[in-house]
Amino acid sequence: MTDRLEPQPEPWWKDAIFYQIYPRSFADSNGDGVGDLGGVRDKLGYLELLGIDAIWLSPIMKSPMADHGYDVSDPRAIDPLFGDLAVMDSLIEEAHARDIKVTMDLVPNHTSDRHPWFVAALDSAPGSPERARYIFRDGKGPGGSEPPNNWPSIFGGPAWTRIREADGTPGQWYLHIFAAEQPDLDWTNPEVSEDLATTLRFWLDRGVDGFRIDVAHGMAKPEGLPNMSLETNELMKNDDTDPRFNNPAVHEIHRGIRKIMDEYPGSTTVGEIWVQDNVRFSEYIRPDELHLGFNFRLAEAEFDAAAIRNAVSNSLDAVALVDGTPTWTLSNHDVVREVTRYGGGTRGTARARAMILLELALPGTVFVYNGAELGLPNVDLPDESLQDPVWERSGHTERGRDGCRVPLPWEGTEPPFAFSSSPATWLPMPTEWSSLTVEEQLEDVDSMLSLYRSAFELRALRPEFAGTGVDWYGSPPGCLAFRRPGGLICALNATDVPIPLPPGEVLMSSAPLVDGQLPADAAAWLV
Ligand code: TEU
Repeated sequence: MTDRLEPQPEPWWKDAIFYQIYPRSFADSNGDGVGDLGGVRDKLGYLELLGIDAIWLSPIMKSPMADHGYDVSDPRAIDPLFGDLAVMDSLIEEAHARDIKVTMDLVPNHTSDRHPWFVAALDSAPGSPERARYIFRDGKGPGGSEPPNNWPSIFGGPAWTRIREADGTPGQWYLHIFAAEQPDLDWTNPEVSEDLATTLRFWLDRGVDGFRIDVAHGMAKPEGLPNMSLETNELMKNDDTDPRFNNPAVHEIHRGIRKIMDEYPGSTTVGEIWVQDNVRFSEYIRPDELHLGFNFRLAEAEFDAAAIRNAVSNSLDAVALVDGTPTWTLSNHDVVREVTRYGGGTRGTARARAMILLELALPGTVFVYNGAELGLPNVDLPDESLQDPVWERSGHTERGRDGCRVPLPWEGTEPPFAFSSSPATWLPMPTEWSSLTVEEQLEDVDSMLSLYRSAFELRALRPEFAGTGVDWYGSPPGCLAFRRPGGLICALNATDVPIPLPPGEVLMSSAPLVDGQLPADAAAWLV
C-alpha cells in the first residue's frame, strides 16, 4: 500500500479523432439505396485502417425522417431504415473489439410530431399535462389567429404552427425552432428531463461511449417568450442576442446530463454550441457540464492566414477560461464541404490538404466528417433531388444541406460505386467520383486518403504532438507557423508563392516541397 498519488491517465476523448458518420450516406447493406448500421459494421475494417479513435453516428433513432433523423419519434429504438437494436449491439461490440469508441447523436431540444407525446398533446385539451410537455400557447389578435410571438424557424417560415383542437376548431399554436415536424419540448417540465435520463441510461447500458448533443445551446427558452430582432436568422449563423438560444437555464439541464454521464466512467458528451462570446461559450464546458463543445470558428474561417490564426487563438482562449479541451472541425453534415469552400478543383483540394494538417497539429479533439478523407466536394444537385426541409420551408430560395450529404463512393467506376447494390441511391452520386473512390485512393500514396492515414498515424505515435497550447512563430505575411510544447512545428502557406520553411526536419507536407520551400496552398509538419 502506498498513499502516493499516481498520475491519472488523461481521458481518451481529450485528444481523440472522432469520425462523423452520416448513416444515410456511409454504406448501404440491404440495397434500399440508403445507408444503414449494417453498412457501418461492414466498414469497421476501413475505419480501423483509417486510424480514427471514435465514431459519432448522426441520429439513428426511430424517426419519420422529416429532418433525416433529427426528428425523433422514439429515442430508445433504432429506425428500421437503419437496422435494429441487435445490429446496433453488434456494431458496438465489434467497434470496441477494434478499439473504436461509439458515440451517437442525441436530440433533446425537440421530438418528432409523431412522437407519442406530441400525438397525445394534440388529442388533449389546452392546459392539459399532455400539452405541458411542449410549448403550446394561445395565439394573438382576433380569435387567436396570429402566432404568440415573431420568432422565425431556423429552416424558414414562422416558428409557430396552429393546430386544430379535437372539435375541429382552430386552436392553440406550438413552437418549433426548426421544421413544423420538430416541436420544441418544454424543459421546465420535469417529465422531459426524466425521459432524457432514461434515454441516456438506455444507450450507455448498451455500451455506447457518449453523445453528441444537438442544439445544446437551445432547450431553455426565455421567460415570456419575448419577440426577437429579425435581422439575423440564418442556418448555421448565430447571434448571441437571439432569445431562442443560449438562455442561462440551459446550464442546469447540462448539469443534470453530466450527473448521469458521471455514473459511466469514460463516457463523454460534445455539445453543438453556436455561441460567439468566449465567456458564454466556456460556461458550457465547466467541469460539471459538457465534456466538450464544438467550436465552429475554424470551419467558418476563409483560407486566409490571419483568419485561421484568429480562429485558432480564439478557440484556445475560449476553453482556457475553464481549463477545457479545444475541439476542431472543418466540416459536418450542415456545412458546405471544405474542398468546395476553399475554392473547389485542384486549388480547393490543395487547401483542404493543408487544413487537415493544420487541424491535426493542434492540441485537443478533432472531428472529421465522413468523405472529407476522400476530398469529396459539395455536389450541385438538381432541384428534383433536394430533400432537406430547408428547400421547401424557404419557398425554394435556400437549397439546403443535401450537397454535403451525397453517399460515399467505395469502389468501381460507376455510381453507386458500391455504396449500395441499388443504383437508386437516396441522393444521386456524380459519375466524376470514379477517381475519388476509397479503392482508388488506397492504392495512391498521393491521395487525400493516404494523407489522412499518414497524418493520423504520426499524430498518434510521435511524441512531438505532446502538450497543450501553442506558441506562435513569426512568419511572412500570408503565412502562419506555431510550435507545440512537444516540439512539433506546423507551417501553413496561404500566399501564392513558395516560402522558406522554419528550421527543422520535415515530417510530412501536404504538397511536395519546391526547391526546399513550402509551395502555395500547403502546410508542413517539422520536428
Ligand atoms: O443543427 C442546429 C442548427 O441548425 C444550428 O446551426 C442553428 O443554426 C444554430 O443553432 C443557431 O444558433 C442541428 C443539426 O446539426 C441539424 O442537422 C438539424 O437539422 C438541427 O439541429 C435540428 O435538429
